[in-house]
Amino acid sequence: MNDAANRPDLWLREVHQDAVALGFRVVRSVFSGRSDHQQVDVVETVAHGRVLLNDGIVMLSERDEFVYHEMIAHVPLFVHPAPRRVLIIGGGDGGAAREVLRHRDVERVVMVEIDALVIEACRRHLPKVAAAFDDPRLELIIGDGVAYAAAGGETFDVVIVDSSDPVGPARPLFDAGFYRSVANLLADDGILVTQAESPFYDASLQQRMLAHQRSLFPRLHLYLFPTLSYPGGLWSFGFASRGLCPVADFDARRLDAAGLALRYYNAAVHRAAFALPGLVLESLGGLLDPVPL
Ligand code: SPD
Repeated sequence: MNDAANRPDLWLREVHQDAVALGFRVVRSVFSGRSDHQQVDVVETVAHGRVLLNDGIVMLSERDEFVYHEMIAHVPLFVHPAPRRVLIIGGGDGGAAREVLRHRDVERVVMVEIDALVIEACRRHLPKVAAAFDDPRLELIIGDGVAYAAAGGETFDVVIVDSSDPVGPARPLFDAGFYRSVANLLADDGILVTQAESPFYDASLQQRMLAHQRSLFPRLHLYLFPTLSYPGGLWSFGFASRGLCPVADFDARRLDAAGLALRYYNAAVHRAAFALPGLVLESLGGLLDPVPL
């Protein structure tokens, strides 16, 4: 990416499905590098602060990353009755780990990220996102999440799959074999949360990934949140468990007692995120369990 300091007309344009585009006016390129896996860029934008891109696809913007990372972490951690061991697959920017590690009772977080360059770029150029890498409870493994899960060995209370889109290095993170391996890593009351793309643009992908999860987990849900940074403006996470219900088993008192200063997630947002609009029920209703709302 060229230095755009003197080019006030420079725009970053993410083209989605060759049909729509999301644009950010760019101030300058902050970092640009290529790893064995992908192109990694950080750019300064006029309205969204710094934006991280993998292969030209927006991964996060400083303006709204807290919404995504609060929702991917706190939803499962305030449903599981005593989350101590958490596995994050992907999430190399560090945002999901930052939120997980705000839970004082979490004793151990293992993060398996395939691309060391993403971590390096975020540590240097997005330090508020990559704020928790030095926490002694975090073990960072640079490696393939699919191979890590298949190898087994350790059991986790919560597994978070903070992946990019199912192209390039993240493609196998949407496959049945990967979910089978992850199911084997989960404790009996474990919870799996997975990045599940856009309900507007990716319905058939959601059907496929959730059908794989449906065959492995007695309970399966989808929850929603807004995004300023991904096409469509509405995004989702899958929630799978062997019995815990994301609404009935949600511990709002523990959230209250934790006293976390959060900017998006709260008890009402937690419950409301599981209320699904007609278009989602139409496409995924047959795969998902109902929640008491
Ligand atoms: N379309 C891009 C979806 C990317 C989702 N994951 C972003 C990682 C943030 N930690």
